Amino acid sequence: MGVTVTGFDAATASDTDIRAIADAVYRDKIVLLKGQDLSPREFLDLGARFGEPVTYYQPMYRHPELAEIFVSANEGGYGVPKTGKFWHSDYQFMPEPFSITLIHPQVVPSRNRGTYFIDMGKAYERLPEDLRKAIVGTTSFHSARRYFKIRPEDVYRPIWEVMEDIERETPPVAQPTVFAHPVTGESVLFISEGFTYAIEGADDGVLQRLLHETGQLDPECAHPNIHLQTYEQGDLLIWDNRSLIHRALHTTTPEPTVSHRVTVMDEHKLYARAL
Ligand code: 7UC
Ligand code: FE
Repeated sequence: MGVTVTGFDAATASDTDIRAIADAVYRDKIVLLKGQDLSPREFLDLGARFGEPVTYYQPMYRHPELAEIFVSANEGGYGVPKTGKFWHSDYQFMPEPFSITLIHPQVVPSRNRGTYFIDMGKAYERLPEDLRKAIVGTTSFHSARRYFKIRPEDVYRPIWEVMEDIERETPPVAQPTVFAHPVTGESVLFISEGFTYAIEGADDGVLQRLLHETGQLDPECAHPNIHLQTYEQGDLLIWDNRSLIHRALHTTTPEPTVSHRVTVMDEHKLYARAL
């Protein structure tokens, strides 16, 4: 899945270059820029050429100097360890999920560090006919609750109060279960194991069947829909967050790992129309 770009220079890239990369993101879903070494500021500036950067709603994820940068890290004194270790689309639980995600790993462990991806447009096409029919016109509900991380300030707080915070700050969001992608027109199945908890209008068991059929319940991540993108120093990954769901692969060894993320809203709505 995706395309690899070598020789890209963020400092001199023209608007035409950026347009070509954005087109590739929508068409091929993942663009891997090789040989990048961008400071947080340069990384944010590059992201801003693909859309409006959005600062993550929870302060504990934010880079101390540049709040728009989300940090996944197990060292360095900031950021949050082992983020995104479950199938999801970024901000799927928010009213306005991100259009595009950019990841620039900073410290890459020697083994087992990468991201698994599923193209939910392709996965939708591969669904059995009866399952596709079962979800036409239905609405899915998404919530942050299942993978909400305990914040430093939550220590010694009653768990029920924390759960009330989650429901107040990030109430459930309804979206069409299948929608037409606003750029490519593809039909995209917009559900994930991490954030989707119900489908209104479909029979009991349909959500579980969808998760199973798309590959999201495979503990080995060996389902044919799943693509593993590994990282090496200098990689900068850009993906279509409408079409793809992803799941982080975190090293099990105590090696340091640090990754920077920028997420943006492009000029399009989440979807062109509900199916
Ligand atoms: O810590 C995490 O796994 C972060 C996750 C709950 N949200 C990432 C996002 O952008 O939706
Ligand atoms: Fe993520």
